[in-house]
Amino acid sequence: MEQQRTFVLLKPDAVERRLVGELVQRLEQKDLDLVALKLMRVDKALAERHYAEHREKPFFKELIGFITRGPVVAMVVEGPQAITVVRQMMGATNPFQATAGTIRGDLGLDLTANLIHGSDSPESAKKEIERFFQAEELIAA
Ligand code: D4T
Repeated sequence: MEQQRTFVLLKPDAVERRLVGELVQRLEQKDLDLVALKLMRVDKALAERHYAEHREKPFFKELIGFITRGPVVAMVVEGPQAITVVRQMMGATNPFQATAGTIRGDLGLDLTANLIHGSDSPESAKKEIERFFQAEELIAA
Protein backbone atom coordinates (compact mmCIF):
# COMPACT_ATOMS: atom_id res chain seq x y z
CA MET A 1 0.00 0.00 0.00
CA GLU A 2 1.29 3.45 -0.90
CA GLN A 3 2.70 5.44 2.00
CA GLN A 4 1.03 8.75 2.72
CA ARG A 5 2.19 11.65 4.89
CA THR A 6 -0.13 13.81 6.93
CA PHE A 7 0.28 16.86 9.13
CA VAL A 8 -0.88 16.55 12.75
CA LEU A 9 -1.13 19.39 15.26
CA LEU A 10 -1.59 18.68 18.96
CA LYS A 11 -3.37 21.86 20.00
CA PRO A 12 -2.70 24.03 23.10
CA ASP A 13 -5.34 22.17 25.16
CA ALA A 14 -3.49 18.88 24.54
CA VAL A 15 -0.26 20.39 25.91
CA GLU A 16 -2.04 22.11 28.84
CA ARG A 17 -3.84 18.90 29.80
CA ARG A 18 -0.62 16.81 29.62
CA LEU A 19 -2.09 14.66 26.85
CA VAL A 20 0.86 14.90 24.42
CA GLY A 21 2.19 11.48 25.49
CA GLU A 22 -1.26 9.88 25.21
CA LEU A 23 -1.85 11.29 21.74
CA VAL A 24 1.61 10.41 20.38
CA GLN A 25 1.16 6.96 21.90
CA ARG A 26 -2.13 6.43 20.10
CA LEU A 27 -0.53 7.33 16.76
CA GLU A 28 2.48 5.11 17.43
CA GLN A 29 0.36 2.19 18.60
CA LYS A 30 -1.56 2.40 15.34
CA ASP A 31 1.87 1.74 13.73
CA LEU A 32 2.21 5.11 12.01
CA ASP A 33 5.79 6.36 11.53
CA LEU A 34 6.93 9.68 13.00
CA VAL A 35 8.60 11.78 10.30
CA ALA A 36 8.85 15.07 12.23
CA LEU A 37 7.85 16.34 15.66
CA LYS A 38 8.42 19.66 17.44
CA LEU A 39 7.09 21.81 20.26
CA MET A 40 6.41 25.32 18.97
CA ARG A 41 4.19 28.34 19.21
CA VAL A 42 1.75 29.33 16.48
CA ASP A 43 1.85 33.11 16.02
CA LYS A 44 -1.11 35.14 14.76
CA ALA A 45 0.12 35.20 11.13
CA LEU A 46 0.62 31.42 10.99
CA ALA A 47 -2.73 30.86 12.71
CA GLU A 48 -4.54 33.06 10.19
CA ARG A 49 -2.89 31.19 7.28
CA HIS A 50 -3.72 27.79 8.78
CA TYR A 51 -7.36 28.72 9.36
CA ALA A 52 -7.81 30.95 6.26
CA GLU A 53 -10.82 28.91 5.09
CA HIS A 54 -12.67 29.90 8.29
CA ARG A 55 -11.94 33.65 8.01
CA GLU A 56 -15.61 34.59 7.58
CA LYS A 57 -16.95 32.23 10.27
CA PRO A 58 -18.35 33.60 13.54
CA PHE A 59 -15.90 31.45 15.52
CA PHE A 60 -12.76 32.64 13.64
CA LYS A 61 -11.53 35.08 16.31
CA GLU A 62 -12.00 32.55 19.08
CA LEU A 63 -10.17 29.94 17.01
CA ILE A 64 -7.15 32.22 16.45
CA GLY A 65 -7.10 33.18 20.15
CA PHE A 66 -7.21 29.52 21.11
CA ILE A 67 -4.53 28.18 18.77
CA THR A 68 -2.09 30.98 19.71
CA ARG A 69 -2.65 30.78 23.49
CA GLY A 70 0.13 28.31 24.26
CA PRO A 71 2.61 25.81 22.82
CA VAL A 72 1.51 23.15 20.34
CA VAL A 73 3.18 20.00 19.04
CA ALA A 74 3.49 19.89 15.25
CA MET A 75 4.05 16.50 13.68
CA VAL A 76 4.29 14.71 10.36
CA VAL A 77 3.24 11.07 10.43
CA GLU A 78 3.42 8.51 7.68
CA GLY A 79 1.71 5.23 6.87
CA PRO A 80 -0.69 3.56 4.45
CA GLN A 81 -3.74 5.85 4.00
CA ALA A 82 -2.34 8.00 6.84
CA ILE A 83 -4.61 10.99 6.10
CA THR A 84 -7.85 9.00 6.47
CA VAL A 85 -6.49 6.84 9.27
CA VAL A 86 -5.58 9.88 11.41
CA ARG A 87 -8.92 11.62 10.68
CA GLN A 88 -10.73 8.47 11.83
CA MET A 89 -8.63 8.25 14.98
CA MET A 90 -9.42 11.94 15.75
CA GLY A 91 -13.20 11.50 15.58
CA ALA A 92 -15.82 14.08 14.65
CA THR A 93 -15.04 17.80 15.15
CA ASN A 94 -18.06 18.10 17.44
CA PRO A 95 -17.11 16.23 20.65
CA PHE A 96 -20.77 15.38 21.32
CA GLN A 97 -20.81 13.42 18.08
CA ALA A 98 -17.33 11.90 18.28
CA THR A 99 -17.60 8.18 18.97
CA ALA A 100 -15.96 6.41 21.88
CA GLY A 101 -12.60 5.02 20.87
CA THR A 102 -11.66 8.18 18.98
CA ILE A 103 -9.40 10.86 20.48
CA ARG A 104 -12.16 13.47 20.68
CA GLY A 105 -14.73 10.84 21.70
CA ASP A 106 -12.58 9.69 24.60
CA LEU A 107 -10.79 12.83 25.74
CA GLY A 108 -12.63 16.04 24.85
CA LEU A 109 -15.83 17.93 25.42
CA ASP A 110 -15.17 21.29 23.76
CA LEU A 111 -15.81 22.28 20.13
CA THR A 112 -12.90 24.75 19.87
CA ALA A 113 -10.41 23.11 22.22
CA ASN A 114 -10.63 19.77 20.45
CA LEU A 115 -7.08 18.55 21.05
CA ILE A 116 -5.86 17.66 17.57
CA HIS A 117 -5.81 18.64 13.93
CA GLY A 118 -5.08 16.31 11.03
CA SER A 119 -4.95 17.24 7.33
CA ASP A 120 -8.15 16.45 5.44
CA SER A 121 -6.71 15.75 1.95
CA PRO A 122 -3.38 15.10 0.20
CA GLU A 123 -3.40 18.74 -1.02
CA SER A 124 -3.84 20.16 2.49
CA ALA A 125 -1.29 17.71 3.88
CA LYS A 126 1.34 18.97 1.43
CA LYS A 127 0.52 22.62 2.11
CA GLU A 128 0.40 22.21 5.89
CA ILE A 129 3.65 20.22 6.07
CA GLU A 130 5.39 22.95 4.06
CA ARG A 131 3.80 25.66 6.20
CA PHE A 132 5.03 24.19 9.49
CA PHE A 133 8.31 22.44 8.56
CA GLN A 134 11.50 23.02 6.60
CA ALA A 135 12.37 20.13 4.27
CA GLU A 136 15.43 19.20 6.38
CA GLU A 137 13.24 18.71 9.47
CA LEU A 138 11.54 15.70 7.86
CA ILE A 139 13.35 12.52 8.82
CA ALA A 140 12.85 9.49 6.57
CA ALA A 141 12.04 6.29 8.46
P1 D4T B 1 -9.24 21.02 12.42
O1 D4T B 1 -9.18 21.84 11.14
O2 D4T B 1 -8.80 21.77 13.62
O3 D4T B 1 -8.60 19.69 12.26
O4 D4T B 1 -10.72 20.66 12.68
P2 D4T B 1 -11.70 19.86 11.75
O5 D4T B 1 -11.14 19.70 10.37
O6 D4T B 1 -12.10 18.64 12.48
O7 D4T B 1 -12.91 20.86 11.72
P3 D4T B 1 -13.14 22.19 10.91
O8 D4T B 1 -12.07 22.41 9.88
O9 D4T B 1 -14.56 22.14 10.50
O10 D4T B 1 -13.00 23.29 12.05
C1 D4T B 1 -11.78 23.90 12.33
C2 D4T B 1 -11.71 24.22 13.81
O11 D4T B 1 -12.67 25.20 14.17
C3 D4T B 1 -13.21 24.89 15.45
N1 D4T B 1 -14.63 25.16 15.42
C4 D4T B 1 -15.40 24.57 14.47
C5 D4T B 1 -15.14 26.03 16.36
O12 D4T B 1 -14.41 26.57 17.21
N2 D4T B 1 -16.48 26.30 16.33
C6 D4T B 1 -17.29 25.72 15.41
O13 D4T B 1 -18.53 26.01 15.40
C7 D4T B 1 -16.74 24.82 14.44
C8 D4T B 1 -17.60 24.15 13.39
C9 D4T B 1 -12.86 23.48 15.64
C10 D4T B 1 -12.00 23.09 14.70
